[in-house]
Amino acid sequence: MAIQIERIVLRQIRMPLVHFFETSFGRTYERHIVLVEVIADGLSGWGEITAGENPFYNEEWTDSAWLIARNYVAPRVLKHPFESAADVADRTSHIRGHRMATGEVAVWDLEARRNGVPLAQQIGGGSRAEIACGVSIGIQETVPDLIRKIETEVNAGYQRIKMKIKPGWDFDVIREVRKNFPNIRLMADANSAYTLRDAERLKCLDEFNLMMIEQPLAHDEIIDHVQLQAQLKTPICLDECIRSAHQAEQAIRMKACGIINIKLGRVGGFREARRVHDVAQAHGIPVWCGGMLESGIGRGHNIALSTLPNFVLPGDVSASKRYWSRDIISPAVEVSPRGTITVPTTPGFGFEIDRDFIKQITVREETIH
Ligand code: OSB
Ligand code: MG
Repeated sequence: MAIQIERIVLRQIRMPLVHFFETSFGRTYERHIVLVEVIADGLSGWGEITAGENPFYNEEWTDSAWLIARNYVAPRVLKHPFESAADVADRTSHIRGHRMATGEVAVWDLEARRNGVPLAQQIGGGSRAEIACGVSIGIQETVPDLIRKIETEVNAGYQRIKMKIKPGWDFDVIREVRKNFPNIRLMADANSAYTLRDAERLKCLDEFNLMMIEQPLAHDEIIDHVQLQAQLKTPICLDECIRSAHQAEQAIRMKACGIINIKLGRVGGFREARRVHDVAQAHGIPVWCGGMLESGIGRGHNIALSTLPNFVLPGDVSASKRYWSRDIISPAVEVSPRGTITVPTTPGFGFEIDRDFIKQITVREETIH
């Protein structure tokens, strides 16, 4: 039976982070998140648009996502009979960029609920009962602050530590971290803070036995990464550069990277995320699930994505309490002392939506028919 969306409710919520998060492109204290509820046959599917508050990670931000979703995506998705959620991406493929704003993931959640299956199974995953978790730790005020944070997360059981780097917060800081934690699985994420002119300096990172260095060079520059990877022993992991399976295949064939970070929003949802996953798998390139400081809804979708077979490295999918004093789902996402999250087995993405709390933190809402 076809899926025909009757109504879409867009809500923008405000959620203060328990601790600011700093990357090479700036500091975030509070998230402004657009939630997508798609309604058909008395059932709701939920999705989270993972755009940031400013167009600094990619070109999207909360306000652009709102307008794209409302003015360009909703009219194409409403009332159209879809065979399956996998067909939704075709209806919005004429929109250039703005892949986060499609909210395609909400339709997958709806389809899973309608079929009475967990989202992980609906997307073709679900073969593992738990996923491996790492953490992403932002740039701190001081090195001792960073060391304390890493210690907390290692003690909590997380299987891999990612630290954000930028010029001036890189080589010396990583050396201190390695001195304190010689054996942890460690990686660094530059969010495009360097250029090929920094190649000599980046080569020095090889001595720290990092699992990978994530997105060192420009957000849209695959060829420079090819040149850098040829000089580095440490594998490069691409994040910002990979927006489609086609780009993933080009990057892999050109040897721009040895690992890929897959983010649902960045590639436009589950259909494209699976394709990126499949291309990487076919070439023997491992992938892991990236994060965008998601609320519980995006986090739940990331858990489902991480059950696909080639997600063989710990992702940036961690406990709700690292971000929020109160999450918008229940129960909150929890991480075991072994650094794992149990994959839900109930229909849809597997957590209850806390509608009362969402109402309290909603700053704008619009229903589109
Ligand atoms: O590059 O992976 C990134 C957060 C916002 C924007 C970009 C990135 C990140 C993270 C945080 O690293 C991952 C998370 O804990 O959600
Ligand atoms: Mg990244």
